[in-house]
Amino acid sequence: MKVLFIFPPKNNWALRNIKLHKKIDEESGFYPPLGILYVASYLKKELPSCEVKIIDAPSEKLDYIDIKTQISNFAPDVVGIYFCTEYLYDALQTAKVVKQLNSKIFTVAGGPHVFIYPFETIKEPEIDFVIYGEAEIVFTKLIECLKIGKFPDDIIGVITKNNIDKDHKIQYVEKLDGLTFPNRTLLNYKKYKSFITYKNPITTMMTSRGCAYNCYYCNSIERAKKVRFHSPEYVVKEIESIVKLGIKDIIFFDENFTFDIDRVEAICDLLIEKKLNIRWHCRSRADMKLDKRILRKMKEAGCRMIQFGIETATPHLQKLINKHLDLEQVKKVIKLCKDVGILTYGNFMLGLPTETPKEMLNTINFAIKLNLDYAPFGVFNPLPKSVFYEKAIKEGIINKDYWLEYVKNPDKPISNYWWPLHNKEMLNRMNYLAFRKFYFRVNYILKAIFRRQSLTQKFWQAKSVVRLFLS
Ligand code: B12
Ligand code: SF4
Repeated sequence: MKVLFIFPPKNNWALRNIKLHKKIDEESGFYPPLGILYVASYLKKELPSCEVKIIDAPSEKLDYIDIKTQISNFAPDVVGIYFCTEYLYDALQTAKVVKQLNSKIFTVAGGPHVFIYPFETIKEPEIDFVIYGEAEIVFTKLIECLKIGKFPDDIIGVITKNNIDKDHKIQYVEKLDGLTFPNRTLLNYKKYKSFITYKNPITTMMTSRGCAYNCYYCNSIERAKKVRFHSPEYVVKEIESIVKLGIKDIIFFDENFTFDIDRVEAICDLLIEKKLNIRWHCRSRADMKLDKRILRKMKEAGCRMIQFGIETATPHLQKLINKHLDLEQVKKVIKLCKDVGILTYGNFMLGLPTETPKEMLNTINFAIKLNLDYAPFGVFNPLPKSVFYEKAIKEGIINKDYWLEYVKNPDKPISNYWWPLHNKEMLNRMNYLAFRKFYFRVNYILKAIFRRQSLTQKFWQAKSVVRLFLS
């Protein structure tokens, strides 16, 4: 059995006209398609006779003609496609290419989009099966079933055109250590890079899955409900396998790496003991138990940067988004990171519901005062199935379910993606102002010049910032 996985090109964004965001995405590097790697590696381990191949179109800069040629050459029996809502058009386009080449190839949809729109996805004519949830085990069962020529209507987690009316539930992997390490050699693994790390190549890891919070702007809530962890021993073994590939810079993409501080400490102890000499980045909430002692240990174990979702400097908006960060605590933790020599990165949103221009300026100034190393500002857009979006539809603030319309007809991009009570021009100006005020400061530029980072990275960053600014 030949199984091909495709991470589609990123050519047609649902919100096609926020140019700055697209540009940032393009300028900031390429990350391995980790979800696909997990599924492909587990399949290979459980069914070694399967021939497995992955096409990562964005990092290889492939268009549909290249993809078509590669599918023809490999001649797969099954093609698994990564579906992300904002690039739904490209995922469906990829499925169309497969079916045009050979309608007998089975197409399987997986990824974050099908967590929130599983039934809309299976209704697409070029999709045969949807894997509803985390796919390692379920996808492997599907392939076992297809291998013996059976139809998979009875596999829990597989939605087909025949079993659409059953009571389907999202599938989660309960014991993460039962999975296998993502086999990075299935990809051109030295190609992956990020412009915020010390050096390239980089790779990414998930040491836990899920999130215990419920921010009203987030649509990971369904997918993220259950928090599960890899053991420290598993994490460090995976890191050892990465080091063997010659990669020293790792980004942990866990929603909240520091959720369990004892586990973080155990991981750090092992990394220090084994002298792996890596540099890693992680994401954390600012109100975790991060004191000087643990931050020092994280630094000693190779932690180079922590990314915090701060979002807004307005206390009542912290409540409104259901994040409830204490801004004094934010200041304290950022200062502690600086004291021990860990770089800081803060995510911010502009244009939250009810937010005034004055409050937006206040957030921009707060980020500057925190003296963060990086501070991307995004214009808030109500994500499909997020609490804000659903509530706004119910209350008539958003007058039609434009995400659902888009999902049913992704040829037509979304135009009114910001909070409807705000003015688009004002939001764009604020976003531009935020970037200019934050990055074009003498202090910031000097700090960036003297930051410990390879020279190649520094040139790349400088070039990107100029290009972004000009665009
Ligand atoms: C890292 C990351 C990125 C990176 C790297 C993306 C990449 N190459 O994978 C960067 C920064 C480039 C990025 C960009 C974007 N991202 Co992003 N990203 C993430 C993040 C934080 C982690 C992804 C990850 O590796 N997860 C770990 C793996 C194990 O989980 P997974 O991918 O879901 O995979 C499991 C299942 O989904 C499934 N599966 C996945 N792929 C496939 C394929 C097949 C065939 C099958 C059967 C199953 C399957 O099985 C996997 C294992 O169980 C997630 C949040 C999250 N926690 O997942 C957001 C997330 C995926 N991103 C999101 C978004 C919106 C974007 C952008 C559109 C942002 C933007 N405005 O430009 C772009 C689009 C890029 C794209 N085409 O996907 C959304 C997707 C929402 C949605 N409903 O589609 C998420 C969920 C965050 C959120 N809630 O907003 N992202
Ligand atoms: S935004 Fe992050 S912390 Fe908040 S619910 Fe979503 S994943 Fe969790």
